[in-house]
Formats: sequence, structure tokens, C-alpha cells
Amino acid sequence: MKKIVLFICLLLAAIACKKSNVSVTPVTPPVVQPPVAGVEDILKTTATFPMGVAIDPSLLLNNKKYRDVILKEHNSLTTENAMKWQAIHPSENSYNYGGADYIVDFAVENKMRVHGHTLLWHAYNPTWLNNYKGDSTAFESLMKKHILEVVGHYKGKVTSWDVVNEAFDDRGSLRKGSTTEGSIWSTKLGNDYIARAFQYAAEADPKALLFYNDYGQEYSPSKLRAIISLITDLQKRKIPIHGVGLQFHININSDIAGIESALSQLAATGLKIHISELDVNFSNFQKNASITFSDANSMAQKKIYKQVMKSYRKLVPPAQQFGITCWNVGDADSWLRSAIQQNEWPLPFDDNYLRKPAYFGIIEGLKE
Ligand code: 9MR
Repeated sequence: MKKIVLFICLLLAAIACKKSNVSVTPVTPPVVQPPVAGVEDILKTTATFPMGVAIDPSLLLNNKKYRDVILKEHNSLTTENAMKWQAIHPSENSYNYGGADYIVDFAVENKMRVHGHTLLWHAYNPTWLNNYKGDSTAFESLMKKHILEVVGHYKGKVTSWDVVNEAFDDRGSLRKGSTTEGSIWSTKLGNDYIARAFQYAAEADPKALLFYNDYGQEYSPSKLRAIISLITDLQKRKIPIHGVGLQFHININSDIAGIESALSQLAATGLKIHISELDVNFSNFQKNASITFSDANSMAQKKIYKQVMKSYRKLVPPAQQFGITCWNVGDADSWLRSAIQQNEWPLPFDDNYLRKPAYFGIIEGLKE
């Protein structure tokens, strides 16, 4: 019996030994592919044109997630509010460059483009400007001084400017008069203030790219016509204008035909085309407390973002593709939350700066 047990033990040992001999034979390890840099889809490397975002200096300073997402995804920055008169020119004889400088320095350090917004606007001007008393010569010198001062301050650092913002109303008339919808500029200086503003900006920085920026070209054919005739007139007179901004504060039911018509008609002017303030809301600016971030809304939003990318790539020749800029980074920062209602989720990133379906709609639209 003992012999049998010993035999079995020897047999098992021999088998184990044989196995271990096999295991020491060198085996080629499976090839593990190291991650290839840039293989992850992100906005700025997926697009063949700059992908921008409108930002706020104090969020940039204080919110790490906000800063990180900007650094990772974008290569163009628009100053949301920091270069408006109210922020940068708070009283007649003082300029406050703090916030705007912070954004511009950040952009220079990180090799990003800066688009300056905006030199002239009818709305949200400081009280001192709204109450300013003076004849047309005094107003002309106020406008000229502001443009020369601000554009001069950023000469060589800010690539492009919205020289004039929203000069037309939805009927396509030049804003005039002292109502909130009117404009102090045309009222005090006449219709041709726009041409002179462009000339002053070019005088301050001859290399800067100068834009006219507006909203509603996609839903108001009369406004679109008015803008095209402004551009054509400036071009005929050799006034330096290089680009046009379509803000595109659109919604999940926006009509793609209107979007495409605006893009193709404006591209036909030969100017650079900037989708300058893109966001896609759910409510179409109607206060509606029952709107939710439902799957259906989220998918509809994704579809529109994707379509905007596709239409831009299809209808704007590459040399005219100045870029696409979203108006704010994450949903929590959106102007719509404070201006219209809290239950809006109009951006590609959520309240925690995580990518939403809308983000992947952009990526798909940039790739297909
Ligand atoms: O997003 C901006 C918001 O924070 C400001 O309170 C508001 C007034 O200055 O302007 C918002 O930005 C607007 C932009 O300057 C021009 N087009 C419409 C934008 C949304 O209202």
C-alpha cells in the first residue's frame, strides 16, 4: 500500500514538474497599445476651426472645474461681460481693465485666441453714459476715445472685436430713440456711426479682425437683409469689416432652414463667419416652470447642436470659418438661468462641467 502511495506521489510530482517546465518557456506578452495622445475626442482638436466659449474672469479665477474644462476643450475665448462699457469704462474718466486683463493674460499664457466683446451696444450701458449730456461732437469724441483706448490697450493681444453689437431690431430697422430697444449711438450720431466705429477700431489696431455681431438672423429675414445691406455698403465704401457674428441663441425647436439660410447668405458676403454666442434653450425664452431636463429635451438639444455643426461646415467655406463660440461654459453659468428662468440647461456641459448629450452632438456634427 505504502508503495502505491509513494508511486502516486512521484507521479504527481513528475506531472507538476512537467507543468512548471512548460510555464517557464518564454511566452510573448500580449501587446498593450499605449494611449495615443489626442485620440480622445475633444472640441478643439475635433474641429477644424477654433472652438470658443464666453467666459467670466471671477469664475476663471475661483472655479477649478470651470478653468480645467476651458483649458481642455477650447482654443478661443470671448469676454462675456468684462469688456462692456459698464465693466471696462465705469466712469467718464476711468477705465477698469482688471477682469478683461485677467482673461487676456490667461489666453496669452495658454495660447488661446481672444475675441473682444463688445465696443458698442445699445443695451446695458453704464448710467453715466446713458445720462451723458453733449452735442453730437461730444458724443463722437466719447465713442472715438473709448474705441481707441480699449482697442489700443489690447493691441496685438486681442485678435478680433465685435465692434458693433445688435444695431438692428427684429423688423430690420436701425435701433433709434431712447427706449430700452433704441440706441444712444444712432440717436446721437446718426446712422453712419457704425462705419466710423469700424474705422476707429482699425485705426487703433490695424491688424485686428473687425466684426458686426447680432442675433435673430435665423428667424428674421428682414433683419438678415438689413445686416447684409449694411455689410455690402461698408464693403463698397472700403470700410474695414472682416467678419459677421451670428449669435444663435436658439432653441430645441429652431428651424434649421432659417439657420442655414442665414449662414449661406452671410457667407456669400465673403466675410468671416462666427457663430458667436451659441446656446440651445428648451423654453424659447417663455417663462415655463414645468420644463425639465427630460431625455426627450436632451436628445432634441443634442440633435440641434449636431445640426448646427454640420450646417456650418457645409455652408461656410473653410477660409471663412472663424469658429463657433458657446455662450458660457456649463449650464449653471448660463445667462438664461438668471435672465429668463432657472430651469434651463442650454449648454454642452452640465452644472458640474460634465459632458452632456449636447456635447456629443457637437462632436458628431464635427466629425460626420
Ligand atoms: O451673458 C451676458 C449677461 O451676463 C449680461 O448680464 C448681459 C448684459 O450685459 O449680457 C449677456 O450677454 C449678451 C451679449 O452681450 C449680447 N448678446 C446677448 C447676450 C445674452 O443676453
